[in-house]
Amino acid sequence: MKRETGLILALDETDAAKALRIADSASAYVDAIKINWPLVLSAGPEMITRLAEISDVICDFKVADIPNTVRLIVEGAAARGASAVIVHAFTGEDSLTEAVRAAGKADIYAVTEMSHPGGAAFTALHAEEMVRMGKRCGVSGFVAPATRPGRIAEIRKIAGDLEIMSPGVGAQGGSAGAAISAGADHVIVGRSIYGSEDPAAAAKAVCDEIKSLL
Ligand code: BMP
Repeated sequence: MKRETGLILALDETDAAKALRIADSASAYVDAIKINWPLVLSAGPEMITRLAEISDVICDFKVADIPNTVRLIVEGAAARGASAVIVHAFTGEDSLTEAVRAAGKADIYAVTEMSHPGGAAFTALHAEEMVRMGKRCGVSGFVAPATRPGRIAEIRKIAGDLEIMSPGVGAQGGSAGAAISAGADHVIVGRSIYGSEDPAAAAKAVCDEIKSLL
């Protein structure tokens, strides 16, 4: 994923017209737009293709399945214009390897430790192992929690020069500056941008915070 601003917009707005307006207005401040099930279910998968006209698109489908089903989902997302797909790593080496193969030129990012409190219960216990496995499988990078910057630092030690994108900034209590300082390449920000009165200004504020660290 290109790194110009360091910001990925999590566009979980379910009103399609509003989502497109927000994407347009914030596009100058984002390296990519992440689409997840809420917007796909309300607007249809065509939204992936429409957003891809505005920005690089990451399909955050958190794919967690057997290799054949992983292949079908990843191929479908890439065919609609996704530049990247997010998958779960806990499914194991065969599913992750198949995701990378099916993605072709698109990137695969693997979830390690999740950002919400429940993420500490199971995913955190295996995050390092999942990063080692993801490297073997050829993923482009990992998703790691901005809510626990110390964990980003631990994951960075193992990830080497692979990418790290971090959700949990703003609404979940994490800060962009802390995540980037701990070793994230990108922060993923949703509600505090798309739910703001002025999404472009909110996106710019995150970019300015990141820029001030460089
Ligand atoms: P918000 O900034 O509104 O909390 O949104 C965060 C986004 O990142 C959501 O789309 C969520 O599904 C996603 N995400 C997360 O919050 N934590 C994770 O560990 C992995 C995620 O993909």
